[in-house]
Amino acid sequence: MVKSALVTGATGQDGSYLMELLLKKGYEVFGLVRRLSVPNMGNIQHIVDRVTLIDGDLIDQSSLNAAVKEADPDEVYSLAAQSFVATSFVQPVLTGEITGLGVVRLLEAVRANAPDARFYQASSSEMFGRVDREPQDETTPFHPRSPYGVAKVYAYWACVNYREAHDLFVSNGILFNHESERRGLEFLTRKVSHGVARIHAGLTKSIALGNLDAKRDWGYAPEYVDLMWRVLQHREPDDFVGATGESHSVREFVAEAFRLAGISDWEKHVTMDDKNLRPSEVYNLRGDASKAKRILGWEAKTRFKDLVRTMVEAEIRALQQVRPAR
Ligand code: NAP
Ligand code: G4F
Repeated sequence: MVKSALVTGATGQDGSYLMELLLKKGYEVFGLVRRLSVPNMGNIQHIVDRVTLIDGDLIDQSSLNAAVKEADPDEVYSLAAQSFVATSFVQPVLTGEITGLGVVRLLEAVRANAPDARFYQASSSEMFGRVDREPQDETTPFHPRSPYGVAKVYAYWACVNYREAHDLFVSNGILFNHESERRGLEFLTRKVSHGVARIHAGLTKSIALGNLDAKRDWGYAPEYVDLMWRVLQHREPDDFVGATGESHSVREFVAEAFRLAGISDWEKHVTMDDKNLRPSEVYNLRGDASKAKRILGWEAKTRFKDLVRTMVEAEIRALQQVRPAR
């Protein structure tokens, strides 16, 4: 029997890689997309003919009910979110509505229309926030530091509660940062790799950043969507951390990106702008994914320097395609 999956956040970084993976595995794939004045199909243009896109918005319960009915899914991947931490400080209510309550709306739609479906929630290492131990694993207490992190904690506990109260198959993947050339341009890794490529091409001279000392556990996104799938193939619902186990500072990422582009003295090309600082910062994240390795056989493969190389090379290539060398 062909399995079907409903993916929310279909146009985002993870949604696009996950739908590719599910197509490869022979699933019938449904992707939830919200109406925008100009459609945002860049990440999924190459697969748009092989998936069924359903209009819907996490703010709107009836559209989620209709989407679940239409897809009649075996698996639901709850990836849609207002996912940019910085924006959550200026749009805290919207972030709570989408990233927090939106997940409960989707859970309700599944409970009413597809109670046997397996449900994956895109939980985040931002929930750990101000950490009191290192590395962080499934037992580490949450101390979110942004409206985004707070909304993710709410959604996380809603998922645990639907598992316990309604006996639904609901699992959380608590994923640390994962990046790629499909990342939104405002996220640190993409902002830097894109900026470095533009400096390399002589299109601009500098990049304005914020806190260079923050540390993150950065992995490669296509590997993390494989973890999402594995989480739902496990015999019982459970929660799993996904991470590389290594942490690097923003400064290290910047230095490596400039080095790869052959630009020395990176400090001359980076300016500080207070607008890029956050009212409360998450200083240091490093994950321990040994539970996912032991139970699901999953392990992050791409290491830090390979990730930076992949992203910088992709940006340089993309610019060369737009402006071929003479
Ligand atoms: P992303 O690229 O920002 O994608 C977010 C997706 O959500 C987009 O498709 C967006 O649609 C959709 N969306 C936003 N608001 C919506 C609404 N009201 N109704 C319906 N759809 C809506 O995020 P990502 O990096 O792929 O991350 C996927 C999920 O994993 C998110 O929940 C994120 O918070 C979580 N997460 C990500 C990471 C990471 O490092 N990437 C780590 C941990 C957890 P538009 O295209 O229309 O904007
Ligand atoms: O790339 P970022 O914006 O990602 P952040 O805040 O870690 O959140 C991402 O990862 C989470 C998982 O831990 C996801 F849940 C979330 O949805 C998102 O995908 O910032 C990374 C770090 C921060 O410490 C930030 O303060 O980089 C620092 N930074 C320094 N200058 C900057 C900048 N971040 C951005 N976006 N832009 C800057 O100019």
